[in-house]
Amino acid sequence: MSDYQSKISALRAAHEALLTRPNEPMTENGLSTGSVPFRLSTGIYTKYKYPILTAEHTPLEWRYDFNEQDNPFLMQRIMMNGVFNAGAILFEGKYTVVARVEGADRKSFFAVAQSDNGIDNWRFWPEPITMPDGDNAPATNVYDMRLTRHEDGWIYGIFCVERHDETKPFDTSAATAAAGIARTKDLIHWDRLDDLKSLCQQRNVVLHPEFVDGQYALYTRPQDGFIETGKGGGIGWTLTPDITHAEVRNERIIFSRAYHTVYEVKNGEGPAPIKTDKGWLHLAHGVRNTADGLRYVLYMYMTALDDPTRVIARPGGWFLVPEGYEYIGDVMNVAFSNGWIERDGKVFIYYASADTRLHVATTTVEQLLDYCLHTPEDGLTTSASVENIKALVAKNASMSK
Ligand code: M1P
Repeated sequence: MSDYQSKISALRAAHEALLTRPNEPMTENGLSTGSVPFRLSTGIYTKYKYPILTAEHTPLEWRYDFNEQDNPFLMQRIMMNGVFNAGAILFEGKYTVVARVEGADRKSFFAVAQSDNGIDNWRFWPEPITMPDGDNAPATNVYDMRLTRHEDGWIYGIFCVERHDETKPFDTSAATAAAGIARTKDLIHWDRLDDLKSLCQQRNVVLHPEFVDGQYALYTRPQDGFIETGKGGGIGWTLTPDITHAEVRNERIIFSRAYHTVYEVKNGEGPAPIKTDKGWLHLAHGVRNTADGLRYVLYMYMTALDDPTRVIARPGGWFLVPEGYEYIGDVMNVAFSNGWIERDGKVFIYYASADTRLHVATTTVEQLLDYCLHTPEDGLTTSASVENIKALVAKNASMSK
């Protein structure tokens, strides 16, 4: 074997070792394990030692030219920056994500990866998704797909479509965000439908899995600007009769931002909600400002089965935050999720840290319901929080009498 071939073999062996590395739960007897135990486990879910997908997991064929004449130093020709914010779905019996892969050139694209157990041995399909523009203006960047298996029989992907704001031709940072909509049966061929028509910018738009009043139902996140939600903040809701020409009409906010909460500055729906016999389970992200910049955390809420807009449980505070090395990356202090999979009562939460890598946390529907229905609400003041703690102390004390 030539030196060049040996180098390729070593590269492939290292890549294979990464892809097949078993993952390890980070919790034992209710305590976090691992080299940097940051806090005691919450007991609500189990995090795992290794991220499930990173830039290093992307296929070598996407990055290397393996022709010795053309690439004598065996260097990467196209570099990858990160794999994060993934939509998730059970597809043909496999745990499947449509991940946001970001190249070194800052362009995000979608790529499918699958695993048999949802926790490790993830493998990307050979090629990234080719997402057509359809009749829409070409996008500069696309990201954060929410996958919904809708009762109409299609799998929908709704994602952010970013374009330069042409009303500000001299501002190279001016951008607009809209919701792109595509549907598929095989995750390979995507029919691109019209972008969601909206009077304001939109990101974090999610399709509800069922018809509501005979119409398609969308969770929205109206925003005045590309970054600031402005007066349009909150998780919104709209019904649209024709998903091929979807339009925001009579939008109303179903989960508002609130002063001095983890969703003071912004929030947004995560994946499509999970239906349970007690109501719809929702995972969302909340954003607050700090001296160190924005902090993104995950929180949960529940809505009524017969009315997905009526909030019936609002556990206070965050549900999942970046911990240990999860803090560090391209955008520090960010936990973000747009995908989860429920299978036989077990829930696999796919969350990303620092806009850099993708992780899994496992739990059950039973635990999530218990969390949502028995965690005190945020009373919005210090005194209310102290009263919650005192009530718990009193309850525990009464047991020892
Ligand atoms: O950088 C953190 C996140 O910022 C955006 O979320 P939001 O629209 O709520 O501000 C998105 O760009 C998301 O991709 C990113 O992870």
